[in-house]
Amino acid sequence: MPRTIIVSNRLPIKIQRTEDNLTFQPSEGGLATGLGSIYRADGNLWVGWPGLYVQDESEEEYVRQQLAEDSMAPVFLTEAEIRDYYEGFSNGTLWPTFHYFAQLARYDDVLWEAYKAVNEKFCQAVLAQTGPNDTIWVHDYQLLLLPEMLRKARPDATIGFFLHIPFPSHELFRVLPWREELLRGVLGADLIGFHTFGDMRHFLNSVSQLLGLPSQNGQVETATRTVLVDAFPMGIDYARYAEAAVSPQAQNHVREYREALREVRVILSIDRLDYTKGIAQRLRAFDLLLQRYPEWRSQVSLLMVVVPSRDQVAQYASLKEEIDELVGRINAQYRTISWNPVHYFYRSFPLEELAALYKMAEVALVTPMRDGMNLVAKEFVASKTDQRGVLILSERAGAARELSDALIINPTDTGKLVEALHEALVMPEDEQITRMANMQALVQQYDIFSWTKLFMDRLQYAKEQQLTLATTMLTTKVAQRLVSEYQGAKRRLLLLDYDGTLTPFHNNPQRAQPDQELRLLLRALTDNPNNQVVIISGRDRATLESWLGHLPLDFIAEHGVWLRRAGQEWTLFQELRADWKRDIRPVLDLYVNRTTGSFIEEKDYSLVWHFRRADAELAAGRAREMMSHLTFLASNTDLQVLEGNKVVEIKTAGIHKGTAAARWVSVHEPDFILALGDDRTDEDTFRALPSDAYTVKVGSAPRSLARFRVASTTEVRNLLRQLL
Ligand code: GDG
Repeated sequence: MPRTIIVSNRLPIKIQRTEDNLTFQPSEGGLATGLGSIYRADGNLWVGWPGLYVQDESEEEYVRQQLAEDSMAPVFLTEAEIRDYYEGFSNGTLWPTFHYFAQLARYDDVLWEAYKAVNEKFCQAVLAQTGPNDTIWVHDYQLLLLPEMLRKARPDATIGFFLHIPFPSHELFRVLPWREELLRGVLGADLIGFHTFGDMRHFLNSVSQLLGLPSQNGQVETATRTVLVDAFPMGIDYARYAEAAVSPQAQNHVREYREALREVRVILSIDRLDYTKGIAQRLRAFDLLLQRYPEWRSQVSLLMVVVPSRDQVAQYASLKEEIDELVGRINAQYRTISWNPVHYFYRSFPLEELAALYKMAEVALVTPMRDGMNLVAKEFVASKTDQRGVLILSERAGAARELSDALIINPTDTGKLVEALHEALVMPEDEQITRMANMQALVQQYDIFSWTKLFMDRLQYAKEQQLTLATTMLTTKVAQRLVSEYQGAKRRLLLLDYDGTLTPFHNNPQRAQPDQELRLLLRALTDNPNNQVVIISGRDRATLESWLGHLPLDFIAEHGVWLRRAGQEWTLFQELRADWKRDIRPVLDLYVNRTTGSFIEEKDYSLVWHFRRADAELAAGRAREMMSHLTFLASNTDLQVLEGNKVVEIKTAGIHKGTAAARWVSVHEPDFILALGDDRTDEDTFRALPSDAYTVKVGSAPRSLARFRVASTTEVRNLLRQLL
């Protein structure tokens, strides 16, 4: 039975070494809860680092056995690996870059090598546990290369990937020296999830700009598969927080804290120590609140929990110093005998104490500089069972996309932040309740369980889509069958598209002349009297004739408008008009003026706007605009607008490569047909041919009417060579 394997850097377990033993304690993170139902189910597994350096093989074996009982499989890492792969590349290079702190990022090949090696180690560990048809869900930035590594070993596996941190804008991402490898690594998955639409858009943009892979509706066409990219805002275990807030333990803590704080109102701040969380800026804002609104002195305290994290890293140590200093200064300046402005805790709390803090606080101040989602904001909302309380939330946390009833602020705008704090403290109760109720409904509905289910369902869907729509690769076996049928046939028809099929694309279409190898190949094919070789192209007849007219080839030019049999004159498929060009040409000229690098190709009966040389993103937008513009102009005429590979073409409707190809088939009655083509106009050819024809799609988009697919022009030439 296929199994599901979860993979993340860290296993959801805390192992502690006591004097003579190891203790195992499950960790309570949201992810562990959400995925619990999956990895604990029959035969499923969670693979990751157990957070412990083992001393010898027998200890390793012991840990392995203990974890196996709780459906976990450890990947043991050495101290050097943790230093270079985890603290080095993951937290020293990727974390700052992905959070827009590129100035803090290190670019070091040694760390990159360690990152690759540890991803490979994870890969081996997963492979040891999985079969070819298992579902694997990889988590987060420490394992960006893993999906592709797994894909190579398990081409048919169902692989999902989720990024818990933001994906930066292309301008930032491209700074990384290993950017292409990282993107390709992630694209090994079938489904790639982000917290927000913005992250998803940034990723797709990088994929298009750096790898040249376009996408439509979040679907990226790679050479071998369609990869689905989507936003899945992560939720929390709502019920758990709502229940914890009213639990007797939490109530006791609230009473205890209240006694100590008396009437003082509480603003709560909870984070891991991290420069992305905006902790120092938050302290400065609180300082300014006390300056600007002295009436809050003695009335309000900031209760700040900072959970120790990564404090071996220099940047974190200096952030800690900065926070210590700011807290010291604010407290020294404003404290009274009976009032402490900032209650600062540099440690973590058990869940029931945390619940008490959420319950007691009137305001939660969640102001990261950049945050993938931020679960603290959602936990605060879930804990407010009486619906009183105000959330102040940074617009740069993923959670802000959903929690629009919070007071949304720009965390660098200290002035506005102070005003938001003041507003929160004076907000009428009925407004608090309305806002909180809205947020609760949302956080409750999209909780961690629905998140998990949504992702897993979508992953299955992505895989099914791939299987139903994918054209199978032209394997060696199919190629052998093709060659043998070809050899047994007497009247063979070969329909060969030119650009992107026989020869690669060139920025300047006039420079894509046939090279020596291609000319010899076509010559050899035409030398065989059983072969009818047809070049079926969208190009104008003059170009085709000047490049290949010396060979005994047939030609179908301008997508079926002009036809020429070897050695004869050009004829029109049927009588056509071209006077429409007079009206349409100025429209295309307008787009050329607005889109640097694009140009118009004028053929006898069609006009083509080429944008291969223009800025990809800009031109893609212009192309969409032009498509709808021209489609509007062409309505109620017999014109047709087509989008091809980096071109938009307008021409007479009803004539296309398919109509021309069908004419060749009916005239010659071939007993073997091979048709090769790479773009949408070739789909017309594939559609027009009998079902036993060998139709072969060239290039990345796996969706096609063709029966088979090859990756590039190189494979096309290899295939044709096998026919000689
Ligand atoms: C990454 C992304 C994304 C905090 N203090 C204590 C404690 N916590 C718990 C909170 C919350 C979790 O830690 C922190 O989660 P965040 O989402 O706020 O932040 P990151 O750790 O940076 O997580 C983030 C997340 O992944 C999920 O995708 O939202 O953007 O950076 O659950 O409650 N828990 C306990 N005691 C504490 O003192 N028990």
